[in-house]
Amino acid sequence: MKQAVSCDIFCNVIDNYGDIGVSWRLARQLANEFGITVRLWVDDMASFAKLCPDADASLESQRCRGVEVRLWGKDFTDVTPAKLVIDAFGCTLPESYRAAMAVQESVWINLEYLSAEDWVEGCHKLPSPRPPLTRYFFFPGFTKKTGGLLLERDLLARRDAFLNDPLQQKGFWESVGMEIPSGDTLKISLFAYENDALEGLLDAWVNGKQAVLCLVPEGRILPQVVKYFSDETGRTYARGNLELRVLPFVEQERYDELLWACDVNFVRGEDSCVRAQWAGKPFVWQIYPQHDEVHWQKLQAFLDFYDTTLSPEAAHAMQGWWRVWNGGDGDVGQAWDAFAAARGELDVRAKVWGWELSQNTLALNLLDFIQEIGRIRALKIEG
Ligand code: TRH
Repeated sequence: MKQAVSCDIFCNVIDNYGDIGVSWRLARQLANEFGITVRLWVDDMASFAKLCPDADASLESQRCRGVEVRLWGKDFTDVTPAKLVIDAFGCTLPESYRAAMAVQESVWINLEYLSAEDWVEGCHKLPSPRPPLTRYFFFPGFTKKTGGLLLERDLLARRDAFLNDPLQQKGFWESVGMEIPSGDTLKISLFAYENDALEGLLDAWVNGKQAVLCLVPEGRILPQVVKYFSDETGRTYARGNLELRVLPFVEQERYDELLWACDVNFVRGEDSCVRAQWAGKPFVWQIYPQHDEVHWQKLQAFLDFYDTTLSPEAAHAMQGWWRVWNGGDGDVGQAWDAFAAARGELDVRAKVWGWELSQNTLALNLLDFIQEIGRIRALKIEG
């Protein structure tokens, strides 16, 4: 395949870690799997350094994992644009840089947010004229008519190796200060925004029949956890049948291990939700809430896709619990119990779903599209 030689990815961090999470993942993949020279421009180095702790948040320019990471400051007059320019999630490129893109004849891609809604197929790859340039929409998604999802070439093999290797698993549990939990303990990772259903969920785990080990990476849900246990100092809590441990926020490449090691994963936003799908375990998605409530449509669109092959009971249990966890009506304890009872079927579904999605990967689709744009341009020039 003919490859773009250089690529600039621009990331404006709005809040949380999703924007930089996706941009950083794509940057690494283009650089390390496709040999592209990648510069990642980010306007918030501190957020980047959370995902990549060996980065120095005080530097304006540094190399990390084969990528040149640059602070997106104000002055762009001396920067020569790359041949491929990606603005993540519609961020606005500097004016002088855009003018220089025209000279370089850069290909300009707007990488959009992920959604399972059906309008996505119609908008994927659409050109948006910005004379003298054209900006193309590129939508991640769940069907062949979308850009697919970010998936590293070796991720599923690494996951399977981890799941089949007790030594690797032991290493993971030791890294969080534990021995391998017993087989009948339900292991759960909990990455979430603030959530009104948390108290009811913790009650259900405390009073439930099965032992639950819940691992909570540091973040927005933590104050509620601390309040529940009325203890601000602890990192490990135990009550009834629940043991809960607070974990440090780990570097992005290590977050997958947490998902692989657990039986059920609570995820949020966009990137962790995709990673949970690659983990092949039942998961619960707390969607990023939007002011106009459109996130409900997004959530339902995903559920409608995912549920197609589930029995009516399992589909009902999954939909019920996901809605409650996202602030919808319903009894928290009952909704959780129904979801947990459907776990056997959800487990099988998660594995098949991940395998199906893995046939449609974003980086490959993106590079194919760049070639397509090149052909369209050549035709226009010849015509
Ligand atoms: O942080 P988020 O809530 O990001 C959100 C969404 O992307 C949302 O769509 C967007 O509009 C908003 O940000 C601005 O959730 P997300 O997308 O899962 O990103 C979290 C990233 O953090 C992801 O790349 C995984 C990573 N991560 C770690 O690297 N280490 C950790 O310990 C954990 C828990 C997560």
